[in-house]
Amino acid sequence: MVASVTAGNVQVQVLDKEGRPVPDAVVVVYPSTPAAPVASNATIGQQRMRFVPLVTVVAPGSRVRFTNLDRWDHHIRGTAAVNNVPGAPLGTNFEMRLAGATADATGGEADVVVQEPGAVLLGCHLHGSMRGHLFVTDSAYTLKTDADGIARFDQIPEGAAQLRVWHPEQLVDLPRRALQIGAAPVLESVPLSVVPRRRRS
Ligand SMILES: [Cu+2]
Repeated sequence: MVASVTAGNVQVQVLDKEGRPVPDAVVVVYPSTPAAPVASNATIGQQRMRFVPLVTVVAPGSRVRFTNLDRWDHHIRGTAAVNNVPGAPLGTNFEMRLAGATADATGGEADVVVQEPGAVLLGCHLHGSMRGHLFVTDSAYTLKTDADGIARFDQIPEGAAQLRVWHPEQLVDLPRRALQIGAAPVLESVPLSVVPRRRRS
């Protein structure tokens, strides 16, 4: 399976072990001149017993708002995943109980400021099936794959670069790949060593 060239100077398609596209993988490119990501705000809803979106990518220093859109309480927790950025401290742990929405009032909200790069696993003390992921990146060039498993980057500086692919079910970190960014588009296909479960929609 080959990604079509429609835009961008680097396109990465993430595939599962059986060759099918994998959405919601995180693709990180580290150019030879590193570029720190810019902190921003993000919102993660709790809706119909799911975290929406499933995977959220932010920079260190970002404020992440959790908003309960269900009519029942959630008790959210965030724990640093085992599959963390090498060298990053385990941590960024938090928990919060968010009241359910009522006919008269919106549900509970709470903010967390994430500081350390790495993957944070989101769960709920009340609903064991709820899983989400917060990926705190250390590169400005970080994207989630789309429904076709593709991440398209437009402006990666020329020169040597490293490619990292992260997926919550890829428990053994994939080795980073060396890329050479030049005038011609770079197309990379990265297979996971697992077949992720499909999320109900
Ligand atoms: Cu819950």
